[in-house]
Amino acid sequence: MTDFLQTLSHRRFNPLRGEWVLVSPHRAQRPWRGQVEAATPAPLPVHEPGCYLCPGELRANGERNPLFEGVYVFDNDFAALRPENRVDEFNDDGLFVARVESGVCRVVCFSSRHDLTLSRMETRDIRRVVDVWRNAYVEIGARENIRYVQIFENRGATMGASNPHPHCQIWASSSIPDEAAKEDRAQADFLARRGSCLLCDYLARESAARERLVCENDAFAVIVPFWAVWPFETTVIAKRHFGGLNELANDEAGAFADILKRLTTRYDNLFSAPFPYTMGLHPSPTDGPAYPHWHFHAHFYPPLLRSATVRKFMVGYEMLASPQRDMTPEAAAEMLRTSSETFG
Ligand code: H2U
Ligand code: ZN
Repeated sequence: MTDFLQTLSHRRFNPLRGEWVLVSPHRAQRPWRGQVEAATPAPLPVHEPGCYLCPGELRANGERNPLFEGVYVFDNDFAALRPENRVDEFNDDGLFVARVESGVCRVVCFSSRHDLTLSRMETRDIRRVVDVWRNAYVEIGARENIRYVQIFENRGATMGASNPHPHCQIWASSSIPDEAAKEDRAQADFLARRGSCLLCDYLARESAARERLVCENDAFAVIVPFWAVWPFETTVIAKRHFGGLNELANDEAGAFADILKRLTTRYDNLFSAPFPYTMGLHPSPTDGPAYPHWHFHAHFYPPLLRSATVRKFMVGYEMLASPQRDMTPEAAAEMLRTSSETFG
């Protein structure tokens, strides 16, 4: 019944976002004469004078970073969301609609070391980052005007990271952003229709099949989702059902650090080069009500396609019709499973 998945063009449904992806397995071998990414970058220094994320260096607002060790958090000097202290909106005929948006933006340096990445950090140091995420979610999420706390990392110049110094961003907003809102609706509908959690059910099926499972520990599993759009997209899914980062138990925080290190190491080893990606956590919204249908997870969206120098673009058909992929998610999972969890 499912023999066409590896041979025929087909569409797969993403139940978490309610969207389709076009899969064209036969197309993986097409020739490429387009843009190539820079090959392996030169090694980075431990400290980079002039880096606005290094200890003791100047930031754009004229402040000097302290001589921090480990994790360092500061308010983004160019915050996209600010505490606007005003609630206002207009709606002119449903055609001209706008609303004041307030919020908070922070930058989190993972380490004082300029040359590290999550993959090259010690698991216990990644654990300190996870603790900062959890505390920020609780602290910022508790604010009256904050309905969602989005934590994300852009890694690599090709994904728009402004600086290789290991860091992530926290954007917390007075609205629930569209991606979280889509997942909220999909998970709530699933629970209402089926009486169970979408990601609990999905993970149970993937754990049994193991075809798209990359790696796991006691608390988390990494899956190339059946509906993956990016070639090596993965979802990190909590094994226990909970929604908010405030509910992440201490042993789960350690397990999350472990799985992040192992997954990012597999990525780096896949093409023997630092692997660019956008990754982000999807905890439940913080607007007050309980979210019994929400299942904590994280997404990795890496752009690389078949080597460290050829990337996937979301253009053309993707912008106008639907996302599309060539290599199947099953083939990508196999490649990630074969990739080592340690550096040689
Ligand atoms: P990205 O590399 O993901 O763009 O994150 C870097 C963030 O750091 C970016 O949002 C902020 C930028 O606004 N930044 C500061 O807050 N202070 C600075 O001195 C430079 C950059
Ligand atoms: Zn630096």
